[in-house]
Amino acid sequence: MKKKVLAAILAASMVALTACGAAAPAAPAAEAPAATEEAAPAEEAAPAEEAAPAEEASAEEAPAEEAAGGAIKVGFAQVGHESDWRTASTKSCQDVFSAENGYDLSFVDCDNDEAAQKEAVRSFIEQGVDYIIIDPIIATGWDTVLTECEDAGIPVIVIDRTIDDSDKYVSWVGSDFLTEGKAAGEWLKAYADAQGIKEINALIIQGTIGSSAQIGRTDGFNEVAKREGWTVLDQQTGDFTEAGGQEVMESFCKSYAGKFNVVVCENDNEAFGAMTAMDNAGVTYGPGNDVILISYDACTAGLKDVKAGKITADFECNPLAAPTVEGVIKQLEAGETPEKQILVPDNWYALKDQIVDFSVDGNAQKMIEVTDEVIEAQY
Ligand code: GZL
Repeated sequence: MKKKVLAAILAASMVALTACGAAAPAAPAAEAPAATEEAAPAEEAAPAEEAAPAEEASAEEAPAEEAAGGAIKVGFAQVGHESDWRTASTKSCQDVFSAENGYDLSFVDCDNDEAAQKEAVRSFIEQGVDYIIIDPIIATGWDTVLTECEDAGIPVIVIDRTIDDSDKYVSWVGSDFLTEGKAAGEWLKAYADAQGIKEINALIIQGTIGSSAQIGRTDGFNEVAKREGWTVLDQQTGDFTEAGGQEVMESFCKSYAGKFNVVVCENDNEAFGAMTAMDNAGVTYGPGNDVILISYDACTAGLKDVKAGKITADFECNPLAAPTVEGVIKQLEAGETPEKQILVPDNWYALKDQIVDFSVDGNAQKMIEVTDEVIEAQY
């Protein structure tokens, strides 16, 4: 039985008890083990299984068990499976919202399809979940379906990318993408100065167009480029995928042969593809070579490429936000009001010789030297 219905019955019975003068026992949150929905791609998503009703408890325990109503049902509409970052984000959520932790997770991989993502959210409403988590593929087009969630009384938590055309959600938990872009630009300025590089001719392989991660990184880097008078020869989307990065870089190598000395990839998987394309075109990259290669995410494989002298600097976007999202849900369960915006900290990475001092918006930045230990500890 859904938590909310149980709570209403319980509240009514407690009012009845109180009205009769009996003390209404406090109902501490309790979590009953429950079945959990295994991951399924969008087209196969099955409704979350109803949590098995809690065993009949003795009278003094009944309120706690009933108040908990069994496992907390969470629907998660994930962007897709396009990158190492996404894989880490999905695992983090599935590890946190597990049956052992008292959750019944209905997970939908929306395969980078905006319509499928809206459909997944509506399926969660139909299932009567207790909470909905959304990592929005793109930042707009959300107000209608968020209104439906609000009308159904289901709190929404946004994770990672932002929703920019509606505030009908409880909290957003994620990274500051504009700062990531500015950090890449400010680092490049300081590094170029230190290397005596006078001219910057950059190519940008963007993420999924319209995603807040792409918007922030593109805008942040271009703000520095404009201020410094750099030339951004071209920018095209690689859709955050390795294949996309390779395809765009192949085109860039043809169109801008010999004209560029910086390539900015808006995630590591695009950088992996771009490296393949540059190898095939005979373009060298990394410290001391033709091209300064900048990337974002700083996943384990990306840091290995930094250590190997391929990626010159990598700007992290931390994918492990699920524990913070769980904290929001626990606050809501306790009747508290979570913060609307909750930032997850990011780090910047390079080899020792590529670490330079720089600031973002007047704030001095710390870079982390990539070592085997740092790689071992990364997500
Ligand atoms: C950023 C995240 C982006 C990553 C990509 O927070 O949304 O999507 O940078 C992922 O790797 O595909």
